[in-house]
Amino acid sequence: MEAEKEKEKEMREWCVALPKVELHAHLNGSVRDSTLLELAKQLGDKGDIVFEDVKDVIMKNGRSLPECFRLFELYHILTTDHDTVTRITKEVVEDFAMENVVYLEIRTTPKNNEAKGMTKRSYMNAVIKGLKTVEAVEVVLFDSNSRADKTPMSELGGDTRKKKIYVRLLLSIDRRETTLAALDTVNLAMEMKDQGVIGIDLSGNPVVGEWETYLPALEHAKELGIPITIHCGEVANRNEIRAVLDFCPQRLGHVCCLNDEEWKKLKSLMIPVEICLTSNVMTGGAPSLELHHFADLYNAKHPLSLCTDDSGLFSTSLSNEYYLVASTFGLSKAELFQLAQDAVEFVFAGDELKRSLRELFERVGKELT
Ligand code: 6MZ
Repeated sequence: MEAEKEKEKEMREWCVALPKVELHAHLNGSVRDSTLLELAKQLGDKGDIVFEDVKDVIMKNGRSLPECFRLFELYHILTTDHDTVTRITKEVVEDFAMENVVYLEIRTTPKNNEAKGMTKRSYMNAVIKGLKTVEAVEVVLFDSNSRADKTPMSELGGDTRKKKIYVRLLLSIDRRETTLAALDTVNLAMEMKDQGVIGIDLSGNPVVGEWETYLPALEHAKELGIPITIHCGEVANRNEIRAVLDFCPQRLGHVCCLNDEEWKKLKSLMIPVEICLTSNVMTGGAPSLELHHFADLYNAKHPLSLCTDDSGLFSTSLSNEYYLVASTFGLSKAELFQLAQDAVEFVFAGDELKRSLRELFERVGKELT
């Protein structure tokens, strides 16, 4: 028993030490519980909400798919003002960096909120301010930051010196949005491409909205050459799954409820998949960890990368997702390392950054495997 515990501890520590690439993390789903509680307390004191009512909700009760989207309504009440957006961005980046995520694509939905004087643009400015105010770790936000890019990679994962993390942003289109609002988001992504914004995501409650509503915006992004990732098959919406596969975005999130024909098509298209184990099991997209479609895709050598989705909401971390793959599917350290390294090929950032990441993995690999 003791030996088992020791083995688990050693493996968990190894998964933390492993350099990791995170490609599917929603900003508001990755907020620390302690921050949410503090914000709820403040709003409670002001009389805007009843703290006691939301406390238990934040401290994890239900996490079904409908429950998640009710929670996001609450999270957005707590976080949607400029200063708070800046704060949560800073904290989320620090949290990922502290567990040796070396490249992070954060996705977030730019929000208009008249009552707070917030536009999609000002929301994103607050996010970028958050990235710039990180002090605990070194954030590399621009490709042109060549001085920082040449920082010896040995600083990554070091205990005493500052850790370094490359951060890029994806703008999410929420399925509740209109065609025009979705187009605004794509145009904003284009405007902000020199500020770390490198892609578009389609997300939101999968039982809300129609594919045809977002299609013009996604087509527009495609024409502009902006990489796109789409949440696909969180529920069994056959027509939409088919349409998404036909659209052939650069990456797909989740891919839970595909039928045989759709699996075949996905595999022939070789679209990289962002795998979110804990999220899928909690929301019912996968029946259990053991029966998660990770195993089938992995065995088929389909391109994939492990991701957290909403580390705050689901009480997980990217290190934990790697640990779960080891403990559930029996992957060795060398195989886990390869999985982490392969994710570099699916980042939306450009070739120069990819080269830096490849070098990093090559060097660290000698120490870790
Ligand atoms: C679909 C999800 C999601 O954008 O406000 N989001 N969309 N499926 C999921 N799986 C559980 N998890 C998060 O972050 C929160 C938003 O991300 C999307 C939802 O639109 C949610 O409101 P931001 O930073």
